[in-house]
Amino acid sequence: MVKLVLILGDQLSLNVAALRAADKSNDIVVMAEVNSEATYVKHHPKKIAFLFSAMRKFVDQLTSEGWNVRYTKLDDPENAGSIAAELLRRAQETGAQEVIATRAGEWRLIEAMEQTPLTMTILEDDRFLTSHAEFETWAEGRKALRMEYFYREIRRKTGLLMEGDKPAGGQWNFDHDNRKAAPDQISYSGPSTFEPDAITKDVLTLVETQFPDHFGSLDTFNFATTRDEALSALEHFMTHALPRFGDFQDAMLSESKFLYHALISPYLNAGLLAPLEICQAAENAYKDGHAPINAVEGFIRQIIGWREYVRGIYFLEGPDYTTRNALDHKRDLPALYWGEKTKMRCLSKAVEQTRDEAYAHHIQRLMVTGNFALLAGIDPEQVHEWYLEVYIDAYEWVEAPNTIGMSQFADGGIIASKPYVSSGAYINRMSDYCKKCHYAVKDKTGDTACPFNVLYWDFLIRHRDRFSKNARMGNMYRTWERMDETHRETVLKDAAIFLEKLDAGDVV
Ligand code: FAD
Ligand code: DLZ
Ligand code: SF4
Repeated sequence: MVKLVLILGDQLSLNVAALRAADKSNDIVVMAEVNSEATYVKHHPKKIAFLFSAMRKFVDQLTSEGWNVRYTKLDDPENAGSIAAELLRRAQETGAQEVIATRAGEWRLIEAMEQTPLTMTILEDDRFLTSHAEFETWAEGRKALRMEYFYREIRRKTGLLMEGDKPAGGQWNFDHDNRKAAPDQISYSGPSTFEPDAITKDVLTLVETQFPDHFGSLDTFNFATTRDEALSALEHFMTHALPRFGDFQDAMLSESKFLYHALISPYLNAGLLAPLEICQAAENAYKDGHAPINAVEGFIRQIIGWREYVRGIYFLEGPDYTTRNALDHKRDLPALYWGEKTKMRCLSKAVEQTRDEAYAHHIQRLMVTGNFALLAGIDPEQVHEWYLEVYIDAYEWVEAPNTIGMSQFADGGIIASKPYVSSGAYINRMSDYCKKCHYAVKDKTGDTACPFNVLYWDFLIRHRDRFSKNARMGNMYRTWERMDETHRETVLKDAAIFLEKLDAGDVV
């Protein structure tokens, strides 16, 4: 009996579990561009275009490998509009009753698939280094689920950067070498770019007409859309950027959107690249003497550590994770996140880049847009939806733990041992944003004071009961206590005035 084999837009790997389990000579692969996936949040147009183009090209690859594929384009008049409805339509068309699928990366879609009247065989997505069961075993009985310890286990398990049972270079983590301030100039011309071909051009026209109200620009679309292109982008990064990746990992420059970052997350998350092959390439660069240990270890940790760890947390914590709000933050997301004018140059630059590229690097996400949202007390669910909408690499399994957990502390400290908050001083040290800002980063109070400076203390004081007992935050509270009382009052008053203006929709 013929079976349907469901391949989702972020499952574009020939070795994905559903394909491995299917019978090429008998079964039918189903793929569909559907409105429900493109609009459950209003994804950045570049993200939709990237996935539709990569999906269409993956169909060509499957077909040339001998698979029988039924592909539905978004504007196909028979398009049933959702993954579940498309499966039903294809089942009726082919007489199939059974579907083989690989588990989706989001509870919403997992639940939708479980509810179809078809017989579903849902396989574990094993394109990761850690299964859910392994993560659960690791997490069981631990008081704190810190990434660092998880990461060391994966290092041992994969043998990456291991010399016998010891970490290469004598340390597990070289982060202290990876916090250099922004350099004046970047010697890297940026990630590889790929001219849109006929398929991508068709998709760009489709996306432009179908999703005119989604935030983000479609101009200069130059992402890789096939595995071969993604491999070439990876090689370009390894050759030209990896050696300096570590040094300037946390730096931010107004005129250099990518610094030495890889820009591989869209390809990795969609299945065009695999985590282990990326890490092995980086490890080889270290062994060949091409890249130093701080760069290679830092890079590999992001992939086998953070990426695997956040996925583990997402599935461990369950479907309600995205609604957590441990700090009871209720403010609406300000319009400046959608490109409305702001005088804060760091935010204006990060949002502008996000609109244009569907990309911002980790520190821009964490310490600019995330930091401001946390300090200003924005509702974390709205912050989560924003990150899911605006980035090309955003899928809930990876985005939500980064936003709800790492960035907004809304999970109460499962991921972060203390909130990632800072005053303007950190942003000034790590970037060139402040030099031309309307606000003065050195001013602590008054109309010209950097808003991060007053909001930082306001946040700490608002949450004093929770954080003053945190061993890593005691110093900050002691610094506050040492300040002159009048100064403290002015700081809190200025923060309140700023937040009032923000709520009123004034340009701040
Ligand atoms: P590089 O800096 O070159 O790092 C290499 C790779 O490491 C990345 O491609 C990515 O696969 C992995 N990586 C690095 N940091 C993380 C991390 N914290 N979690 C998971 N993987 C990581 N990453 C996503 O892939 N999708 C998201 O939706 C996403 N949302 C985020 C939201 C917030 C609030 C924050 C703070 C971070 C988020 N990240 C997300 C993590 C990180 O910002 C991106 O992975 C990274 O910016 C991708 O760019 P890159 O490929 O140039 O990364
Ligand atoms: C993100 C996305 C978009 C925009 N469109 C589609 C689509 O039309 N068809 C599809 O199969 N997948 C799409 N995706 C990816 C899914 O949203 C993704 O599989 C889930 O969010 C789980 O990670
Ligand atoms: Fe951002 Fe403050 Fe620097 Fe302006 S002064 S760029 S608001 S950190």
